[in-house]
Amino acid sequence: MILPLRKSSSPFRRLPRPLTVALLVLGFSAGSALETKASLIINEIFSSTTSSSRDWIEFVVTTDITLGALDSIWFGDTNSSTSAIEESSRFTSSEIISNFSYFTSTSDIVRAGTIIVLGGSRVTSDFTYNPLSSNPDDNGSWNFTLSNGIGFSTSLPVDLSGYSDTVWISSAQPASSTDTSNFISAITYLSVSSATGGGSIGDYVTSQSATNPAFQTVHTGSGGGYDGTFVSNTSLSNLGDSDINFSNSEGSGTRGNPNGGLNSTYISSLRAVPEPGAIIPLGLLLLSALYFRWRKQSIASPAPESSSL
Ligand SMILES: [Ca+2]
Ligand SMILES: [Ca+2]
Ligand SMILES: [Ca+2]
Repeated sequence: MILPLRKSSSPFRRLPRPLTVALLVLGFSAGSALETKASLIINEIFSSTTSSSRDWIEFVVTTDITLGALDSIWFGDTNSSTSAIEESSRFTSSEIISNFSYFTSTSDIVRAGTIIVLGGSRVTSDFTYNPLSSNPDDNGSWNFTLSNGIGFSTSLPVDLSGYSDTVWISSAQPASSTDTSNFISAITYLSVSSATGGGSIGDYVTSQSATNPAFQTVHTGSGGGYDGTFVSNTSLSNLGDSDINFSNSEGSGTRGNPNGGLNSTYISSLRAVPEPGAIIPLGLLLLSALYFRWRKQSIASPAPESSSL
């Protein structure tokens, strides 16, 4: 005798339709909030020719990501001909958890609007971090600085040339000194008069910039936005939003803080989004409301008896 096969049932199969819809919506919201694909942009770079251990770079987190997801993010620079990767490091969440009171687990969230600074041994670390959507202007709560090899895999994130260089962020470890395939944001500055006058990595950044707003090349040509010398102890900063704009931006630097104007407005808008923790209670409230509505309707019109004895 062949037993009839039972049709496999979906976990949602027995749920009333409004509940199913609500669960799907809730799941989608939570999934978006915990997006693991990295989303960081380069927001500022600071060069000191007295010592590369004074150099620092600044990133803005553009979507919420887990601390653990940071571990897959690599960053660094190139040689001064922008033809090969020079420095290369990755985040190390275990060291971040050891040093921060805010982080206790790799599933903790690094909030969109966070500013992360990475520097050499002569840049002071800052492990204070307590981002709340109610305090978007409290930069000290929304930033942290990793330096001297704590929180990332080397002790020198970049060694910036006073003339030409590239700073990059990659969603995976570059497979070779010329591998740009996983770059997610990069800024190239060239002391030549053409955006295509760099090395292979500089040229890649230029070609990407045509379609990807997280990439830019500045140069000394007409409208190039760079005078050819990155004066020691100055910074180049993003004056734009997620569409980065480092043109004519050389200044004294705003380490760990938004860069003013449109950049500050953009970062404030990222920070004003409610905490991820608030999304779940909101979803539960919606579920309860739908459930009680369904109960009320069921009681008002009971289902017909399927059989009688
Ligand atoms: Ca801080
Ligand atoms: Ca370099
Ligand atoms: Ca800044």
